[in-house]
Amino acid sequence: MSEETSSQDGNGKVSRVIRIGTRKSQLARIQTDSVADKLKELYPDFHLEIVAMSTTGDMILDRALSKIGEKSLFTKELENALERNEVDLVVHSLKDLPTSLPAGFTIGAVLKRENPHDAVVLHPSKTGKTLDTLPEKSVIGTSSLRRAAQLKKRFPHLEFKDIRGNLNTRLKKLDEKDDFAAIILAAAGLKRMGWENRISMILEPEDCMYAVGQGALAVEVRARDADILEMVSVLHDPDTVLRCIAERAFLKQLEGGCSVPVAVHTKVKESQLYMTGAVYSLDGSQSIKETMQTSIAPGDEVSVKVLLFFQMSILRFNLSTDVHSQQSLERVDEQVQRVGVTAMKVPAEAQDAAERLGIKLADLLLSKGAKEILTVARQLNDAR
Ligand code: DPM
Repeated sequence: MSEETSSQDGNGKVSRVIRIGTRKSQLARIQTDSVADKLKELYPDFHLEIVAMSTTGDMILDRALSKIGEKSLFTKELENALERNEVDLVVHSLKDLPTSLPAGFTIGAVLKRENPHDAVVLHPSKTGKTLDTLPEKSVIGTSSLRRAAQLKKRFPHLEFKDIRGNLNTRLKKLDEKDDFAAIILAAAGLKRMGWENRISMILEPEDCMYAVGQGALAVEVRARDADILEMVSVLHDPDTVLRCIAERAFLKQLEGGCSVPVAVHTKVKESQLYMTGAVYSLDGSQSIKETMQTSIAPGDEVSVKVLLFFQMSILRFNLSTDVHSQQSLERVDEQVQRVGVTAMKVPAEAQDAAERLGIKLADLLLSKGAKEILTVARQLNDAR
């Protein structure tokens, strides 16, 4: 809870103050406002305050993300504010959150995923073209190794160059200069900014699979703040959580971060979770791609349930013996987190199945040489 936890309105009515941290970019503000609106609807008695701050990632605009090297580029300052109780929750794009969060933090909600695919935005002079019909050596702007690797392979007549900055800056760089024939951006970000009309095509999985967590918003909180965790947990979208747990487990098992060409595609249909995952060399000439599925139907995994019941019993026992309660609570935080996500209201066995799917798929890719491809990609990227 924030230090100052209540305020009085004009009628002397006391209401709880919840502070929400956000980056200052327009996209971050829009994303934060959308979560704040949902919370306002669910908890009309709470007084929500939005606290905007700059992060390292916002300040370094001249280098590609994959070259800056520091993890949690966009999240560190916000986590510091959470830790100091200056804010109670922080809204992020899930794909910008590392698969292991620093101790003491957790993702308390993953909201319903927006379109996770990438989109092509054309220079105004190229209206009517597609990636296929753009002239030889046309320059496409993206600093995503994942996008460049996949598209280089599929559209060998095109060239790819880094472009940095927030969405506003990128669109400006595209429109006001002649450096780029087109840029590639996440459809979700464009949609949230109200720029859907700039999308000339959505990239299908055959052309370009998306990044882990792309299109989903995440709410990060203090792992031990039970009240806030409970409060935000109603924002979880179960299908999105399960897909994103599988995707994050996949990335974690591959030891990948935002600086490796790793892509995924997931789907939930009739209690089955389907997942395709791939790794690429930087030029896309080498790739390994596989698909697996698992059941996420409730009640499939009896053994897991029994184990959980056992853990819960221990928990109750520990809670009733005051001395160790703090310690046991910490352990509980770790037990219920999967790849940084706490989703109390989503069946534990489904979450476990999703996590196992991601790990198994990564192991399959690793057995086929994914490690070598990623190691070389990392070395080449560092040497660029
Ligand atoms: C990460 C990547 C990019 C962002 C790498 C990737 C794109 C970088 C670039 C991890 N974070 O996707 O392979 O294009 O140079 C980012 C965007 C969003 C969240 C913008 C975008 C909005 C979409 C969302 C930057 N982070 O990808 O066009 O909420 O998922």
